[in-house]
Amino acid sequence: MNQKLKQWVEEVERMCRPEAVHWCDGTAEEYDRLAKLMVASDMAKWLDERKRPHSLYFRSDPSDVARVENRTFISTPEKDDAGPTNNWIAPDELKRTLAGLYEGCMRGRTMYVIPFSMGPVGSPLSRIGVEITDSAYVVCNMHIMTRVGTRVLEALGDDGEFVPCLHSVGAPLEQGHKDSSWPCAPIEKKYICHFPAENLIWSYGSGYGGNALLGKKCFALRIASNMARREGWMAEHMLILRLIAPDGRKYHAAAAFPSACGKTNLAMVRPTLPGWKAECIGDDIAWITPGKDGRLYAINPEAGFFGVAPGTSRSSNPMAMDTLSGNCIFTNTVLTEDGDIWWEGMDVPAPAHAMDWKGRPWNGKSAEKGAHPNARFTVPAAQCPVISPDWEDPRGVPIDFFIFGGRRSSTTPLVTEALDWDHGVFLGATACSETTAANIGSVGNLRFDPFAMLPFCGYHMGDYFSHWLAMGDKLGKSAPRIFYVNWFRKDAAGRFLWPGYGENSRVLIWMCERAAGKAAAEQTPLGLMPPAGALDLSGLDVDARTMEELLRVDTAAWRNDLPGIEAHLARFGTRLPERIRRQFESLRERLAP
Ligand code: O2Y
Ligand code: MN
Repeated sequence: MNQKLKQWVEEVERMCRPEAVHWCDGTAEEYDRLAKLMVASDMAKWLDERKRPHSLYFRSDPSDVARVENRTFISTPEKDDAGPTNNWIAPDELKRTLAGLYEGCMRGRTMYVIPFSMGPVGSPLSRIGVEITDSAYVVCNMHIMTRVGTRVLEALGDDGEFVPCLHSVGAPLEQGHKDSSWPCAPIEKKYICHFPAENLIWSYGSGYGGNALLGKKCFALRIASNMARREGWMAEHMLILRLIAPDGRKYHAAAAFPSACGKTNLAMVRPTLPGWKAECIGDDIAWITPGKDGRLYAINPEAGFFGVAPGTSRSSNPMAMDTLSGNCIFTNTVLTEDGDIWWEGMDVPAPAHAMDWKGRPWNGKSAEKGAHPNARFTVPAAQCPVISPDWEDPRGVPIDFFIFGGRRSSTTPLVTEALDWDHGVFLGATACSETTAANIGSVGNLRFDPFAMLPFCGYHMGDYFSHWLAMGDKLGKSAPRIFYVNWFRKDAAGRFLWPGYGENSRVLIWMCERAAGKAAAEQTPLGLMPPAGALDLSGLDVDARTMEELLRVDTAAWRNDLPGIEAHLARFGTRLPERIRRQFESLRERLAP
């Protein structure tokens, strides 16, 4: 037994005072036993075995439906080190507040100890965490999203390092009281806390998603971004995709998009050009390390997908729909009368008899949506029909190019290639997206989301830009190319110009051919772009004028954007790297009339 782990578990037990302690072994029997317990206590339902075998359905409390960015804290000793994009409370003060809340918070509940590995167990690129939680829902989700159990304890050994992740739903269960179907604490008592100096996570009050499955955003991004900076690697909010050319050559891309840009769809893209294939390696997070050959290698630290259900359909993402055939957990979707699930944008008629995500009778005719916009599926990645045979390769896959992107109805062209690494870092640093109904802010506002890491970078974002620049210096000529895409440009009538979905592969293929030194590009004020004819449009009903508009550099609109970009960069104060400021000045010069 790892002494540090034993000591920590005993300390937490003394503080939280659970009724029982259970060490998770990660077995299928454990999952099924907990599932049965939750079904028996009315927290969960089994879906119809013939329609969706071995799948569970949950409804959360209406106050606990998403990550809570305003209750998420990066608690560095110095406030400045958390930077302007994170909430900060001093570690001593935050720990005092949380210790008060944790005191006796697991009364009447079982405390589960979940040893988990982010990344294939034993890979040199993987890291171990241990989550302590009083939620059986969290245990079952962690079984799917990470590698859990005894084999992880074995890999940890007597003196291995682990990230302690403490979680409580914050709802002690008094004797004789019936448990709520989704215990949690009110919003002002929810705290999602990160202590990067100690690699420590404390989460209290929420049972949902990224607030509670602590391997995901808390560990694999916020804490791991700190570890990566210290140790010389990168923890990124990126999908990982393999493209295979007709001649068998493999290319690997890592891509970062803010929410509502179709990230999971792209991770499972079906190329439409004959002979090309794609395989999914990950849909959300990439851990990327320089290899001995000087190239970057990426692993997906997760073992499952925790995807947004609404909008997922046979037309938007057939591979995800096939992945969801069984062994899933659905949270906050519609529950149909015949024991299956449904959501808006599923592209099948709404059920005539169902219950909505709040448990009310629902028939598809009411004004209110049946599924919550952030309703989720949790499913093993291995079930994806296009998962790569190498998705668990402990060495990772070599990255040929990075892609950044955002949703913009105007201004940003379909694709641009960075002029060099520094310019690519500038593209990542100034990535922005229009907000949609499904994400925060009012609809259509432009939100800067550097590297899609705004809510996930666990330290000062200016220092994070510096880390990217330093990585480029280290990689030199082996540095991947960097591209920026916008699938969402619209015409004057508000119609999308680009068909998107599988057709996005045509743009990815141009990137592969750029990486292979085979495709042409022309210089523009924004960077390198495909000249007319460079994108393979065979069999696609997009005319030359539409393509011209998709690739048009609207210098006037860009000049208009410059003050916003400048103000965004100014937020990082003296920690904005001089090289990024120079990139901004160069852009301004290239756009000058
Ligand atoms: O709302 C939540 O708790 C989940 S957020 C999430 C889940 C899976 C993948 N990405 C995200 C995200 O917010 O980027
Ligand atoms: Mn994400």
